[in-house]
Amino acid sequence: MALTLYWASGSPFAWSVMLALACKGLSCESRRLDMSQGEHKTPQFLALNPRGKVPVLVDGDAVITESLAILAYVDALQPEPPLFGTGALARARVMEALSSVMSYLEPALFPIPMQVFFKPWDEAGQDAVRRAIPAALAELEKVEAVLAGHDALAGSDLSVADLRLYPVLRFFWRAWIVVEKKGGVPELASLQRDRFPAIDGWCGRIEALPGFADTVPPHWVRKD
Ligand SMILES: N[C@@H](CCC(=O)N[C@@H](CS)C(=O)NCC(=O)O)C(=O)O
Repeated sequence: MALTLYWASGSPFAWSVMLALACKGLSCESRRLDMSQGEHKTPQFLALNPRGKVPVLVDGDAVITESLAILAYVDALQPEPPLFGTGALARARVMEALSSVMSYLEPALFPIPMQVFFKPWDEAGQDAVRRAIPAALAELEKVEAVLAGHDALAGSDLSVADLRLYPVLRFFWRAWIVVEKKGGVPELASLQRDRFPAIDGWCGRIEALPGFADTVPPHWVRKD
């Protein structure tokens, strides 16, 4: 039965699922939704996910919402390479790393892109971004320290923790590109990818995955 993935360009959670499918060599039918046109709030899509959020994976009669549930499903469908670890301790390490990304890094990083992309870019908005920088920097430094000692967040093999973090970081760094055009917060430069060599190398490893290019949000790809 063919898998069908509902996604939106720029959604980090949808991107993590696309990366997992690429890792596994699984193909799927693509249903890209245009959020600016409200395609994630149509009756047809709300029938799949009443919260009106992407990603959603459909496999025959099964409709799976929530990116982590989809990642677990995909991992069970195609166990190689294992994304949730093998063995008790390896599985615990993967969940530890994933939980750390979701519990600490994301709450520290997300206020910046959310402010830049979705809220008024006035003096108060720029102050909010400046105030968020120390916490974001502290989390990035923690990740840098982990990746300076390991090839991946939970050891040597890529796991769901890495596939969750990578799109989150790209979403975060994209805020800088937008801020540069708007002007206002040069301090954000201290949080960019080129300041973190271990994170940069790890990003390169993910970007070398077969099929990676097809997962990049299409509206981010330069047309020139
Ligand atoms: N916990 C959900 C979060 C999904 C989510 O927030 N998706 C965003 C895009 S990144 C969305 O669809 N937002 C549209 C909305 O909330 O109306 C998951 O992991 O799948």
